[in-house]
Amino acid sequence: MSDSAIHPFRPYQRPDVSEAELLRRSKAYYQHLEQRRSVREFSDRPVPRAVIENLLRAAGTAPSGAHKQPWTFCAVQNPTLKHQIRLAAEQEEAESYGHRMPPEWLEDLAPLGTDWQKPFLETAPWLIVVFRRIYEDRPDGGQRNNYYVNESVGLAAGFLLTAIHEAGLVALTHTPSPMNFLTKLLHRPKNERPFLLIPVGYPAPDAQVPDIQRKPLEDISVFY
Ligand code: IYR
Repeated sequence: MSDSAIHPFRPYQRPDVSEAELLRRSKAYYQHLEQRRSVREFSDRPVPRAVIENLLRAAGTAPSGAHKQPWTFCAVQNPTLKHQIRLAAEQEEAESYGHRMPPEWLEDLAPLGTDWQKPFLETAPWLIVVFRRIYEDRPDGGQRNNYYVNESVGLAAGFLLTAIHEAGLVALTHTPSPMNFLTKLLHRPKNERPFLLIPVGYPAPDAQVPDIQRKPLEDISVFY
């Protein structure tokens, strides 16, 4: 049986858009995304679960290899669990900043002002832990690998970050290393690997971000 018998095709159209409107919309969306910043200082103001659910639905619209959707989003609100995650992350980060990261890496991070302390892991009302699913269990007891898992989950994380920004909240793309403590603390199955830890919430009233610039178009693109 061919795949098209399992998933019949259907027509798909977008409403027609003039060139002027394309220009207007593409510029407006760029200017909107240009406002997004990674934030490390969060308010403890609560964010309703229904908001997080919509953000995760948005993330789940990302394209994926063979439409396998190889991601699991764990949304953590429980203060005890957030505390455990903070302690475990800080333990790893202290090792990393203390001796695992080479001097060049520490030099590159200096302008960002980061260190091993991660209070935002408790302050932010939600932690979204993104897991990549490297294979799926089959009903016959076997396993089947997913495809382009890093690319797919990276795209879903990107969709998530833009959805968070669009909603009016802020996030940090956090990568404590190594991250296997998240597998243990969240009791994830053995086909899942932690990918990113994303605190989400309102920014602290006095939040600051590094005054850094993005590369201009000329430096990130080549037209042929
Ligand atoms: N994971 C560490 C270090 C770190 C690494 C990079 I690359 C950053 O852009 C920021 C931090 C930490 O979270 O502090």
